[in-house]
Amino acid sequence: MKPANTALIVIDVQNDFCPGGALAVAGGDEIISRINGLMDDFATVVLTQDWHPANHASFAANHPEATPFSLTTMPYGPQVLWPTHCVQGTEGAAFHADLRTDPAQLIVRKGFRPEIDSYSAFFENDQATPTGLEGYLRNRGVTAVTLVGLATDYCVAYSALDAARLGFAVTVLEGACRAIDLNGSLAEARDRMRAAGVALEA
Ligand code: VGL
Ligand code: ZN
Repeated sequence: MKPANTALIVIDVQNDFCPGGALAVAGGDEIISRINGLMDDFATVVLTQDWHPANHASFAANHPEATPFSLTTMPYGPQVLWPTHCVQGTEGAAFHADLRTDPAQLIVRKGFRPEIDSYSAFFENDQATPTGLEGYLRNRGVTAVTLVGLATDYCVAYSALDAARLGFAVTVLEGACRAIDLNGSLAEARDRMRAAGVALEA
């Protein structure tokens, strides 16, 4: 059992990020059995769920002539335009059927504002609008977080960087994550996490 001040945060293990899904991450389903086992080691377990309205601004389909995986500029900065994924209430947005959800005390939904994307479990992509997770964790005496899930270079990395910036001790278990790796995004995310003091472990 990990110390009580350490929380496990499981990022976006949803059907659309697993093989066969709308934004499938290679090997996304391979991490599930390890994550299920880890849940027994942590007193606090949080799941996040990407949860977009159909008119979400991060979907290429909502931008005339844009193709999936192209880059655009939003008021808050650069934004990748994704295939339509994790639409609220759809099977694609559901957690993978093999993921244990019973041990989780909190499920954080993010990305539900049509005009702004939300990779991080802590803040929207404007880096300013909070999800409330910071307050939840602090209120429960959590000072360290272990992150696993999908995808290493987007939602896991953004969550890790925010957690480090907020002063949590952060570990990413890379073996329990899988990456999208778009134009070198994985190497860049690993560099940024290391520079921020995030412990990258196997
Ligand atoms: C994610 C792209 C778009 C993720 C979510 O979970 O990493 N990536 N939405
Ligand atoms: Zn998304």
